[in-house]
Amino acid sequence: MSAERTYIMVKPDGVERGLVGEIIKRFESRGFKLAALKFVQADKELLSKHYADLATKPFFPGLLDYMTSGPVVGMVWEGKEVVKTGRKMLGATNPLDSAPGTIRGDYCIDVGKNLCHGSDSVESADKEISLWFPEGVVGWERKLDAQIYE
Ligand code: DAT
Ligand code: MG
Repeated sequence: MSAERTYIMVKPDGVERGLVGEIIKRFESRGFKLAALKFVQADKELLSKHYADLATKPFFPGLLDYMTSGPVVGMVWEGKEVVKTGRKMLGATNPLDSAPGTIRGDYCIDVGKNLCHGSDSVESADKEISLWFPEGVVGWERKLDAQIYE
C-alpha cells in the first residue's frame, strides 16, 4: 500500500465558518489516513515560504493577509494517490470553476476565500510537510486499511 502523503490545510475562512470537521470528514470517509494535524496561527514568514512560488504575483500581499487573518488547520493525509485525489476533492483554485461535490464547489465562491489548500505534487507535499511539521508526522498502522485496499 502506498505511503504517499499530502499536506491539506483549512484556511482561516474555513476555520471561521466552522468547516474544519466537514473537511476532515471527507478525507476520513474517503479512506485516507490522518498522519498529523495542527491548529496554528501562521505568520507571514512561514506563509512566504509556503507560497514562495507565488511571490511575484500581484495577489501575493493579499494572500498573506488572508492567510494570517486567523488560525489555520494543517494536516497530513496518507494513502494511495492522495496528492492527486486530494486536489480533486478540493476542486479548482477558483471555486466558481469547481464542480459541485468538491469542497470548494460546495462551500465557497471567491478565489481569495477558497477555504482550503492541497499540495499540487508529491515533491511540493514533501516540502510543505517539512515546513509545517518540522517535528515529523505520526507513522501508524491502521487495521482498517485491510477493508480499504485490496
Ligand atoms: P491552489 O491553491 O489551487 O494550489 P495556487 O497554488 O495557484 O492554487 O494559488 C494559491 C492560492 O493563491 C489560491 O488557493 C488562492 C490564491 N490565488 C491564486 N490565484 C489567485 C488570483 N488570481 N487572485 C487571487 N488569489 C489567488
Ligand atoms: Mg497551490
